[in-house]
Amino acid sequence: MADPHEPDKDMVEEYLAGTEDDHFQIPEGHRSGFVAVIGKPNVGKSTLINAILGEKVAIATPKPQTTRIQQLGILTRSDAQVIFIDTPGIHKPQHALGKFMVETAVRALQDADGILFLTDVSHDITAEDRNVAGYLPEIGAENVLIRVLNKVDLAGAPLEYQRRVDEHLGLCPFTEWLTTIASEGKGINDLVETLIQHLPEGPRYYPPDQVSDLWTREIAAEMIREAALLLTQEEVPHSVAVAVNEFKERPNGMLYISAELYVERDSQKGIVVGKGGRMIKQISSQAREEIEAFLKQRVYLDLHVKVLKNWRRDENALRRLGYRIER
Ligand SMILES: Nc1nc2c(ncn2[C@@H]2O[C@H](COP(=O)(O)OP(=O)(O)OP(=O)(O)O)[C@@H](O)[C@H]2O)c(=O)[nH]1
Ligand SMILES: [Mg+2]
Repeated sequence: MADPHEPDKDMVEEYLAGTEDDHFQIPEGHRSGFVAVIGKPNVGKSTLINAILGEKVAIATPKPQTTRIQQLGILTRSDAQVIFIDTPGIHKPQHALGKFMVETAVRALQDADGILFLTDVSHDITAEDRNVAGYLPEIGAENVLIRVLNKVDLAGAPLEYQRRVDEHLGLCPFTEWLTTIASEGKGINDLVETLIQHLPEGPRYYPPDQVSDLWTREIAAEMIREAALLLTQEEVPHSVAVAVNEFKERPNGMLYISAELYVERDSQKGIVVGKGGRMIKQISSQAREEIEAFLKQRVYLDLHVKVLKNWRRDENALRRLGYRIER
């Protein structure tokens, strides 16, 4: 009788034959690397990553401090794989969540082969930009730091623009600099080509069809949070956290998602639910459209609003909500 622990020879051969074209094989001269995308809040980091991938994997809104966790955006080409690390905007934290966000961004810098440091060239540099520059490691010959001056579409008159470019480039030493309009996908090809030229030869770290390291249910949670960020005002959007409880395909092919929106106070709950439940319905329908477009599947979204008092200041609550805070 065949030993059940002995590998089946045919299966092993089939497997090895099957790996010829897959991500374990490194084409000659293939380049790769992890590239941290950093900058103060709202400069367009997540928008830039979505533009590079040609697909929306990271949420982006006009409100600062949209991104809270590290998220990979993986670009695979025949000659290169670039793993972009989207990071929360580096700012002066006001609570435990903010501290976690800044630590997350700074940690990404330490693990990266390259850095894209974004600033918003439609404004003069600020103390926040200088604060970000203060976290940058010394760049050696083996590291690449590309200064990306984003939002050129809003940059203003030529003289003013030139003065600003000089001011922005004075922030720190860099390998290369470029301008982009991330929201319109402009400057993206040049940026990617320039970046890849500076990356070392290396393997494919991820399968070619993988664009993010988040599970689809985590991306769905982010899209719900994005809708809440877009539709509510002032402190409310920043007080929202989303936890997905159920994520199940029904026999009719419809994806059933049930999620909780946590807010910090009863008054915020009132706002997020809205008169006659109007606001939560709006959040739900906007989020559902985004999730359906991303998953290319029909979705039933069931949202509930709960209060978790001052969760942004409470490390245990943050952990319960899925933020991986070290003890
Ligand atoms: N006009 C213009 N708007 C842009 C450009 N790039 C991004 N934006 C807008 O800027 C806002 C912020 O973009 P995000 O991608 O969320 O910025 P972020 O740096 O990821 O922000 P945080 O996650 O909060 O740190 C969004 O409304 C974008 O649409 C650009 O080149 N031009
Ligand atoms: Mg972001």
